[in-house]
Amino acid sequence: MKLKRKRKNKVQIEQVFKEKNSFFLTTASPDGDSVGSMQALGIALQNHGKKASLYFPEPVPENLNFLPGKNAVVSELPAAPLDVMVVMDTGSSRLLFDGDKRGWGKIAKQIVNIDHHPDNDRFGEINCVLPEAASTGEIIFQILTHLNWEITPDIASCLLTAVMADTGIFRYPNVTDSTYSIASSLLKTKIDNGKIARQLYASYSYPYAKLLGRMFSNLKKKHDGKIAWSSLSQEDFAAAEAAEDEGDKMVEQLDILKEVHVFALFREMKDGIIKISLRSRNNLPVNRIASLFGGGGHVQAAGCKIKSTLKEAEQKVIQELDSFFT
Ligand SMILES: [Mn+2]
Repeated sequence: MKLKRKRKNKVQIEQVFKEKNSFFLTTASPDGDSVGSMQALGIALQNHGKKASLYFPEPVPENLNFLPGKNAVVSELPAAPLDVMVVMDTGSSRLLFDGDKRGWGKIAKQIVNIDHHPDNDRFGEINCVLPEAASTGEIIFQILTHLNWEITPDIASCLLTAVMADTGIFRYPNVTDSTYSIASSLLKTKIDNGKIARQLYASYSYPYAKLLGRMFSNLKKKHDGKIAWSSLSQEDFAAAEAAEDEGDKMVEQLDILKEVHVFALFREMKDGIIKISLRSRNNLPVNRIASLFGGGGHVQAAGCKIKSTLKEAEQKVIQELDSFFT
């Protein structure tokens, strides 16, 4: 039954893409997967004579600026409602436009939700939520292929970026045979996969590298290193001359530790909020811990925010992570 419904939703979305003319694409947080997926769909819609505006609520990370299709990025909401708003790679409507859904009708007449977060709350009128997909990019690939819309080299670059970003270049356990077969199809367009990998994982700025050094020197561990965590205070950001968003994905760098099962990064923001990123190996559900603090995410990658001091936030969250090992 479930499978049937999912297929039906995909077919409905394909119909919307074919029939409607103006699209507003957005996401809660711009990263390799969301930006790659949005750019890919944007280009595909434009290639079929449709209007697509891309709206990012936060600045797109600099290393993603190489992606093609930048021209349709808008910084303001449309004056009159477009046909469709496509929200991508976003688990909940709470994460969009300050959680206020009332204005959505002014943006578009219809809401489509395409995502792979398992805790997605199905906020769209049509929802295509496939937790088995390693990235939203995979779902976009499936939809475009099923529509018989050509995957041009530009679209393929965007989608491979999405796939590589959310799989840590095919390293994470979310990778399936379908991830590889999609990557294989994308590579047939003769795109530069080495360049994409370098853009994603070897394009450190000087402040990022300095901040990374601070993260590793603040490293702590518990339970023989099964839990490892670090923190970045406002002082650390200042010393590294790094902007706060330099720390956005930095937690993933802790994935090089030998014994680690669960790892976390606590970041002190200027507004007194502590942002906490949680990651796990061995399918330990860190999204369960994140949800205790009003956050959410995937089994192996989740996040939450706490208004407190760094020390307090560390205490509270590590105490919950303890439950995996006691
Ligand atoms: Mn994603």
